[in-house]
Amino acid sequence: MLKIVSAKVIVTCPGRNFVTLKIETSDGVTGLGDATLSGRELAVASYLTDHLVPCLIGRDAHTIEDTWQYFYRGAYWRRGPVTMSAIAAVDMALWDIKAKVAGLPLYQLLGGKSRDGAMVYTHANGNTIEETLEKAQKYIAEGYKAVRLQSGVPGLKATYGVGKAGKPYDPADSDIPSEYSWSSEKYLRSVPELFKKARDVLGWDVHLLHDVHHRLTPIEAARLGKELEPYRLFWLEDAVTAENQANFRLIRQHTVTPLAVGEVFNSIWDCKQLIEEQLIDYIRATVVHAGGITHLRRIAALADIYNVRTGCHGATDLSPVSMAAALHFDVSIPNFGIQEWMHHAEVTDEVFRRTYSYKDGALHPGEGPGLGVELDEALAAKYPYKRAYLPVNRLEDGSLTNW
Ligand code: EZ4
Ligand code: CO
Repeated sequence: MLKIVSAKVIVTCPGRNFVTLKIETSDGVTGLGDATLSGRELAVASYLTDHLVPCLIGRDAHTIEDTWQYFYRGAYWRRGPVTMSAIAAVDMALWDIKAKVAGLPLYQLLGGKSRDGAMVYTHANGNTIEETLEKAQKYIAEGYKAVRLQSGVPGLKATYGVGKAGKPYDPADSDIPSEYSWSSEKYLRSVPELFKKARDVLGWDVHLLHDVHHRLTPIEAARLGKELEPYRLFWLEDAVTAENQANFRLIRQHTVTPLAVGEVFNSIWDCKQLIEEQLIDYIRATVVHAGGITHLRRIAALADIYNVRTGCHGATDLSPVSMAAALHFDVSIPNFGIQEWMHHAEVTDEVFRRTYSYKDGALHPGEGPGLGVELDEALAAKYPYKRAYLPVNRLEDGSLTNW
């Protein structure tokens, strides 16, 4: 028995807000778990501090599965992003501890490596197509094998995925939600143009991705998928919302453009139908928002038998702890597809000292014991929490739509 003697929640804002759980055992071994839920950070911090931490003290740090079941079944109230992010943080921290005790990088405990590294895609954005493609060229020159393209939409002041002049893109940009305006008509006219020019300029040796960010109806998404077929996308992401998983049936009937969805999913139940009916090609559920390594492995195992591969969410609101956990998961599972990687701010990487590294289009989790991330608590304390919301989105007539 390796007793848990303390567990504390650290909220810090080095560049953006992060919530981290640190668990300590009687042997002095510590583990980290990410609990960041962008725009709702303190709800998860409270869920951990007020409800999970009191039950953690005295438990055996080695009983990962039992602890997962204890918090999932034991809550009675099942699922939801707050609950599942909190459980995920506990799960990640316990895997970190177990791997440190074993003296092995975490992927060794997950079955060892199935591949050398995790192919990543990064984001090329710009207000114009030219600007977007220039950025893509820069990334391709750095060895990236896959790039996500997002471009400004003529006639719309701002859109998802495109940063403010000179600043790295982070949508959680305001202490009261910013308001964006949206037109599917204008957007649908602009995207095929972006990918047509992209193939002309970038050629065919690079994987190209695009994120619709839940804004279309199923029939609009079907049309877009069809129009993008000549440009052979790696995937079209979040074409529609997926509360109704059957939405994807309609899209699937009309297009062979590969489909990805799931960054907002928090459990296997959010994607059971999507996977079993083979309505998607990539599942984007993440370690932090979908119940930790323990639960994400279950989702990946289900996906594997239906030829669905993984493509974990990896935006900057997932802390380096999550990114490390994702990489250990990515290199170990049989049905890995791709990993998203938006670079963290330098100051984030100073607070979270990480061992994962980039080389030739892939990330490598590192060979040290555990997850391979240490949190500099003294430095973290210098960056206090700052309320920051994700934006809301309105149609041009003022009605609220999906951001
Ligand atoms: O909007 O992580 O694919 N990546 C994304 C992200 C999400 C943010 C929300 O916090 O869609 O940019
Ligand atoms: Co997305």
